[in-house]
Amino acid sequence: MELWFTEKYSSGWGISLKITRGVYSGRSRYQKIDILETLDFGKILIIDGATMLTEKDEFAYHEMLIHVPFFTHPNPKRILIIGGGDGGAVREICRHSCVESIDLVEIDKQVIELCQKYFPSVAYALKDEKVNILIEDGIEYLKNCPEGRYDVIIVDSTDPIGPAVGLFQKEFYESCFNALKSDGILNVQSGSPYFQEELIEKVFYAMQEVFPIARTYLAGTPTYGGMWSFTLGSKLHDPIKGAQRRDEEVLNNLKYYNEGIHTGAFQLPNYLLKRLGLD
Ligand code: AG3
Repeated sequence: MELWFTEKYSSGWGISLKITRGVYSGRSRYQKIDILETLDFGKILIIDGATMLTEKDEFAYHEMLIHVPFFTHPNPKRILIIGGGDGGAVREICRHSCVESIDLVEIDKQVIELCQKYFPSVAYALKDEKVNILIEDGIEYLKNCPEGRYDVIIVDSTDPIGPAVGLFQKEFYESCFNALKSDGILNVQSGSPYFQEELIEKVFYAMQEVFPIARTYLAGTPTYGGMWSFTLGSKLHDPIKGAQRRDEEVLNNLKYYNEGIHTGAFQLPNYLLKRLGLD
């Protein structure tokens, strides 16, 4: 008998992976969490039925979520991550030696504990001495955050369901704006360009209302249905001008991001340009 996990992106479209073993299944205070071993993509982390990461292709998402804003900012030192309890975003940020501190605000402690146990290649940097983990609601944290505290804020969330709904709203981007320094950058995952077009549009327009510079870019992520989008809000530095720093030590160790991809990722297909009013 063959066992397959399918994440349904719509009633007629899904991404399936062949399962070789069940590793963990349980329910935290906030969500249902499953970890399975797949035949071709290593272990997979599933939250409320949605693929969060696989060992094989998580590098593409995490490198693109992090290195685009981190090479846009000339000197990122104080960092905030909302979500990202798996540690993939932290791992990529820790490659940048200019970074002094990383506050990670994750609502679900169990995600962190499970990833430390079952995904050590993703989660190992959570133990880095620069990392300060806070188990709380990111929306509340930002409401109470002192102004101008961070150089870069990253939102590595699940889809806009359950506790993550508020992370896709204009009010939340305003809190992020206030918590950023005068040349700060916010970068958020903004959904699939194929099954969440409306979400990308909503995030982009909200970001544009809050930040002087708003840009959407794409990366190839097979287990998220082919491609994924990110939307960056910036007070000063424009990411389409390309990488502002050259750090060979970081660049030599990456599997996806490079300087060509940094600028190329902002080239959007016509239907998205139209949706975002950029045509
Ligand atoms: N970050 C965004 C994943 C959203 C995927 N959505 C889906 N499969 N429907 C997940 C956490 C990675 N650090």
